[in-house]
Amino acid sequence: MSDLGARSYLRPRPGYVIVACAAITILCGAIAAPPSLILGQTPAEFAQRRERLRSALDGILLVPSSVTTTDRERFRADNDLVYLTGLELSSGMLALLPNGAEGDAKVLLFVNRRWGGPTLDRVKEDSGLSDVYDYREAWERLKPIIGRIPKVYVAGSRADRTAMEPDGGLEAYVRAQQPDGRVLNGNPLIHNLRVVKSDGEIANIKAAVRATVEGMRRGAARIRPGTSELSVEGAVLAGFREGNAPREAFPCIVGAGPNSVDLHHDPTERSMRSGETVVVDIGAEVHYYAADITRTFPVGGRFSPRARELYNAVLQVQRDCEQYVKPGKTTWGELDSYARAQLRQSRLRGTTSSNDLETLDRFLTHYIGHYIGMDVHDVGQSASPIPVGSVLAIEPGVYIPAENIGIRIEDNYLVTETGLVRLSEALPRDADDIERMVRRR
Ligand SMILES: [Mn+2]
Repeated sequence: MSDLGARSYLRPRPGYVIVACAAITILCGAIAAPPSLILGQTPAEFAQRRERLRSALDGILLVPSSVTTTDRERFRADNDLVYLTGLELSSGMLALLPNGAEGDAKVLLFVNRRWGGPTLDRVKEDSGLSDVYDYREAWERLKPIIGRIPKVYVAGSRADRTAMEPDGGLEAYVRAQQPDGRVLNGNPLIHNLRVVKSDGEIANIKAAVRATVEGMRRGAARIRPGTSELSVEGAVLAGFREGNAPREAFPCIVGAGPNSVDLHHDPTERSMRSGETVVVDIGAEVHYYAADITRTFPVGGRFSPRARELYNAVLQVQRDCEQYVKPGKTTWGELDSYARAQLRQSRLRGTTSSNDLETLDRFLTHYIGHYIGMDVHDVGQSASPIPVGSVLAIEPGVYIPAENIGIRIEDNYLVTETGLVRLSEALPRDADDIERMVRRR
């Protein structure tokens, strides 16, 4: 493999989907062509995000990004910069200026062209932004602006900031323009916005869910005594690619028998045995958006009576959680406590390592769920109520090492005014249907 200088380059219009509407236009004559989509979203969605951020700003917001990858990884641009521009820029910086700064451009994009890539004109055309400059001009161009607006929010990871700072550091640079200038953390400004998804983002998550469902079906059909966890993962990944997912949102988890209690189990060559449960927790990524779905299957096609009673208890908790969430009111902490209370009420017991019997809540060893979006464990405050327009994963489970049995069921939901909509509804979850998925060849 050739070394592309840490693969830092602006990729030429990678995720652009031109909506095929020529036939409709010919038939209907007057209907205008819909806009080209950028990573599954309209250009207006990106512009709206920038405007919503800007309208609430009381300072300058800088979003620097410098993504480096190893030979082992496929290139992936920075979430926040993709979120605000639609560009898969490996190195650059967006500057958003507050209202009231007369005479200034309000949105400036600086592109690091050290490794080549498309021209600035091409970037302008692709992004719809008019003020696009070479990154080498960034700090010179920002100097008079920071002189007038000395409050500077900076987003991104510490590594991004450090890589993109002017000589001597950002704090010193800001104070050189204004003695009482301040540098503040800009991440919460963007991340609070990212919790509620736009139509295009929801379409992307739905596409990721479809690819994940296809992966799950193929993975399930591969499960039988003697098959390895790696073989099941291979079938899953083929389904992802079939669904146009270029990568996984997180490494596939496939764990059978004793490995089913290992929450983030990396697939191995171990052969599955009849009667074991196998936890398959997978998520495809499409247009930078994740899905995150788990099913637990019986090796051999029939749950043991013990596995089935535990499976049904976990499934009931998931169903209860779906009803419990009141959009705009319930917090994650409340949902987690509720799920544990439901497990505690079950008449079933699990065996501890010291051979005691305990209620099932004792065996749910992780949190009940999380937001999903550009990250599989997406941004958002767990203390705030779950808002309408957010997307969730709810994933109850029980893991009982003394019995070599782990069960997890995870689905993805869009939060609407009237309650949760299960986006992964196409994938069966009743025990009988799950058995049928394994027996299907
Ligand atoms: Mn999850």
